[in-house]
Amino acid sequence: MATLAPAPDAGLSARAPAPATPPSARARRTEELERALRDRILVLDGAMGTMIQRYRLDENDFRGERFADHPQPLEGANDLLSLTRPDVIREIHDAHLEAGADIVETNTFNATSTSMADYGLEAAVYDMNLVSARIARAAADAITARNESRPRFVAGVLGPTNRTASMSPDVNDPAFRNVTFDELAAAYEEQARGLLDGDVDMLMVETVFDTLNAKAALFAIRSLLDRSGLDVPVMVSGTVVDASGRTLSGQTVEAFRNSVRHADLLAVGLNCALGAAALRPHVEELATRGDLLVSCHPNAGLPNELGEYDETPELMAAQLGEFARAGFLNLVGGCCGTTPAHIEAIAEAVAGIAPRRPPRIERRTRLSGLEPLNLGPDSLFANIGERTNVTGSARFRRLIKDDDYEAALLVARQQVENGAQLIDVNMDEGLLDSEEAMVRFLSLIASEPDISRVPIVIDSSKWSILEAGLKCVQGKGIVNSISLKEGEDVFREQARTVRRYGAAVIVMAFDEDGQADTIERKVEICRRAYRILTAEVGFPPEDIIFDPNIFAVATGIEEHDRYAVAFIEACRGIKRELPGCKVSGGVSNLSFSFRGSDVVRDAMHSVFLYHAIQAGMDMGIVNAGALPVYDQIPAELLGPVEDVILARDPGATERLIALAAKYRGAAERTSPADDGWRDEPVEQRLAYALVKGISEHIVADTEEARQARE
Ligand code: THG
Repeated sequence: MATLAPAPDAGLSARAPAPATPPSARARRTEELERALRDRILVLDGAMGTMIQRYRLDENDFRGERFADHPQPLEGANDLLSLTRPDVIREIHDAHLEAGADIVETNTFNATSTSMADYGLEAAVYDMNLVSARIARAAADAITARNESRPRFVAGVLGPTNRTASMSPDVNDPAFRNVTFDELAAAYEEQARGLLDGDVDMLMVETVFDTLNAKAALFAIRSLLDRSGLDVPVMVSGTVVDASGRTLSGQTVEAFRNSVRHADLLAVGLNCALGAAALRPHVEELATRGDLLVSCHPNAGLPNELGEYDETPELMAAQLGEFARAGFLNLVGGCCGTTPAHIEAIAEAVAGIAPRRPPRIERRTRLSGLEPLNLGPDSLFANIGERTNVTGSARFRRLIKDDDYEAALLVARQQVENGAQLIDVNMDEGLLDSEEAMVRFLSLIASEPDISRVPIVIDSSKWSILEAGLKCVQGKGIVNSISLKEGEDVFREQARTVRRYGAAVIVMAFDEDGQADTIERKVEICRRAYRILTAEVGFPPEDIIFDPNIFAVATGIEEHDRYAVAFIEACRGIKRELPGCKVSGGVSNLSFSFRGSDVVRDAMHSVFLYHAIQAGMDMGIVNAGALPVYDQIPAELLGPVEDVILARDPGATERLIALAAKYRGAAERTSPADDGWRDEPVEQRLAYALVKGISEHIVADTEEARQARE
């Protein structure tokens, strides 16, 4: 292996390079690892911390010579022991290997500059990783040398750090973060570089309690591997913090898996947490519904009052043996509180039991917020809420400009309550710092579980804003949008980057010659984009969402009359020709020429969707809750609207304009718009506001209720 050159921005002094491992040796070990995983359940080692405690080390052990004059206390910086007491770390690895572990984990759980800042040890982080990897490597190689038919492996461990990118540490400031995606990615990249230079066989992002941290780690790892031309297996292991199976940052296990699926993983699993028994349903979920290898390395139960773990080797082995017999496992081991005795018992319990064979699963667009949203060929149409858009809603724009983010959040919440399964967020406004507004709003959404349960569609015409947004979502969202308008090179590069952040993407039917308005050009551009994305970039078809442009019809310009038909027919063509992809569009664009006639506009949208969905449209940006049911559109409106949408005759526009005059102002929206609840009597408004935690109108409403009582 060529040593990975330090990144110029990593702020590291040049270190002695690791001894080069020939690429062939690395490739051979990867092959051996993959073969072993097909043959049997591989056993991971047990806890490092529990074992270190047994040595009763003191401050001087932690300091060694190198850190004798370090200005801060260092006791407890376990990862530092790789540099100052390598003998202890080696002994612990040896003990786990002797007990039957196939894979030893490096002593690097906290070896990031983020975590080591607590000890002022940022400058030693690369070395900790490099040396930890070498110690584990030497231990694994020594035992492999005794029995070449059973090779042992080294997993380079990347822990969660002591900060969370998607949660605020300050209850009074939910938009605040004490670490950014970029900071985490830089820290993880430095860590991964040390681990790879030290010659680990795989990288393991573990104890994930905030998926955005894990996404930063995966982003860094993939960037590093791509740059160095290495292909090292990567696995991710999350941790759930309560019996409902949510991560600390609130995701369900399936939402978590959807969020990390992009990373081309060897395995995904669960560790730490509440002990094996409590993990069972969640491991089962991963095993029965996932197509990756599954790992599980639980704690020895929950810590008792003294912080000790009580589950015996026999108990844990019985539980994990049952997981293995149930067909859940490919990798198994122990986390906090487990010892070589636990590993020995677990290894015995799973010996001879066949490893799980991952099933093939259906190709679906697997998105997530805190909860999963899986869209398959048989799924119903998905509504994307359009109201959180400064260009699409005068009210939302005013709220953002007035800095009233609390009321702006309410707009998002109401979209979800009104049935939006995703929400589109757009801050493109000349007079705003759009990037700052996007980051702030998405950070606030992340603190609102009623909103952030749905995936986010990050909408901007500016790449820098899209990228800023991508760094704020822990779920698997959608980038809206990229296109071929600036040519193939920019398109490829942006698509690669979107993928690395783990999002799906909306691709507009827009190329170097402009936006496509005919059926042929729409399909042709999508065909070209599809080929580049699937054949060159490696984008999975199910994560590609084409938008063949919904333009306004009935504008009075004759060429516009067939815009709806062109979209609908393009939909049909795209879905027929380009397997696996999805089609979306901005539905309210269609009716711009009927501004002020909401009843007519909403009817146009429903009629349009009625036809477009039959032609294969999968999702759309809509005013969630405002779409009337097709069958309930009054007949006098339905006919003329159908005529306009389907461009049935040249007089259709005139007839609808005449009809719209009749409806204008006469009727309100038939369905709830942004704040339909405001039309209710005051008591009901107060009850609603209390239940939903909406403070916007509370003072005025309370006053109104008070006066009504007098
Ligand atoms: N494709 C993709 N993304 C898009 C669009 C698209 N994003 C933006 C837009 N088009 C979709 N969103 C909207 C949001 C609102 C309106 C139209 C499209 C809309 N707003 C009212 C109007 O302008 O009359 C505003 C009324 C008000 O101020 O409340 O119609 O096509 N990929």
